[in-house]
Amino acid sequence: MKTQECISLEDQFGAHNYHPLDVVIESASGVWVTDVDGHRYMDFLAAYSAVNQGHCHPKIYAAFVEQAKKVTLTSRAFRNDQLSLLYKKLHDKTGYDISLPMNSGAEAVETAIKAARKWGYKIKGIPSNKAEIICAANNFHGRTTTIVGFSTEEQYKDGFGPFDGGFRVVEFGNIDALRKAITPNTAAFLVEPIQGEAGIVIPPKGYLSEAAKICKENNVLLIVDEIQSGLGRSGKMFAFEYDNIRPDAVIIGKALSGGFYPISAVLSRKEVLGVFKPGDHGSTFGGNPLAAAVAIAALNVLIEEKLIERSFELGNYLLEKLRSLKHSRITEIRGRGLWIGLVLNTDARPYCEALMKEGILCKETHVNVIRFAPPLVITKEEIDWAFERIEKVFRQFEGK
Ligand code: IF1
Repeated sequence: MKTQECISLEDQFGAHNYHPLDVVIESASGVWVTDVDGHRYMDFLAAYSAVNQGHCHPKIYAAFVEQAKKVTLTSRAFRNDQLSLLYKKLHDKTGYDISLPMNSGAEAVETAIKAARKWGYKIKGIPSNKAEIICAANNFHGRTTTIVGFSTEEQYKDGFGPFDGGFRVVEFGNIDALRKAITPNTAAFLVEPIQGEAGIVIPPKGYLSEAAKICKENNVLLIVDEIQSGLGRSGKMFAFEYDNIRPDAVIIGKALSGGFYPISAVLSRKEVLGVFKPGDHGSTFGGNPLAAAVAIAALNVLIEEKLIERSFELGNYLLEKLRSLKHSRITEIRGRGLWIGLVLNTDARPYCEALMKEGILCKETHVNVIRFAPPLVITKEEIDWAFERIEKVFRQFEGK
């Protein structure tokens, strides 16, 4: 089936909750994808960081197939022999005491919210139903009704209310705003260490370490959403490492499966996830043996292939190159690791479409930011290849 046929079937039979670029991908390997018409592109989005390990990584694929031959789902009514290994792996690689596996990122965020509230009531002693969670303006934590309820993006909430409250929004990067928002009923501060959807927004130096200090002083949990920023994307295992802090809980997803399967988890000190008792929370698929085997392989690939270090080094390399682009439409370039936002003073979509014609797939965010986030397996030569095309596209647009 060719591109136009696929698109018209989608238009006719699918819900229209997306506006994708008109490229219909049929296969992929590493940083490269091929569409149904045989065109090859370099993927500069990496499924929003879910394929940090590159598309269809052979080692993750092997783990996936091997496990699929044995057992894929037991439910948590029974135990399986892979989950224990994933728990141990997560502990060994992150240093967090315990973890709780879920499927999508949003589910893991919901899990963290539930844990924070229960912790607030059972451990901190917040009066029943009064717990508050502070979050940041321009956050993105997923699409469930609870989560969009504290989004500051009108479109994400419009038509989906009523929302249940219990959240306070403060300006991202403003430490005084956080300090002022804390009350005796505050259970947690939930924050992305670098805001992805907002356009790769890095908070001012010292913000997260100061936030961690304030949270500690007020017996408030610091929960970081590393679903997009984590697992190497920012050039560290976790973006919070840039600030030398140790959050009480960390939420991960996306690259935890290398793109094979929706797998997410919350990691925490024993006290936080420790509030859950049997029956308090769960998921049919969360922690299933197929997911656990895939997640273990995906973590091994990240570490054994030194993809985190690679993200750091090649991220700096790409950032340097992009900074050499002198163009009237570029107002700011910011990034950490292979995660770069190019801020324009005009719509970014036409640039993404032009880049697609040159063989590079990327996506605008917030109208005027081009986001570059290739799989971390990208080579220096491939970055050079991409940069030539990026430069060419900007040359085409000069003066427009
Ligand atoms: C879509 C955005 C990126 C996330 C953080 C939780 C989640 C996400 C920090 C939820 C998900 C995705 C969702 C996806 C597009 C993408 C996205 F533009 F929408 F915001 F990456 F920037 N926390 N982000 O970034 O995880 O439930 O989706 O597994 O189309 O909505 P999920």
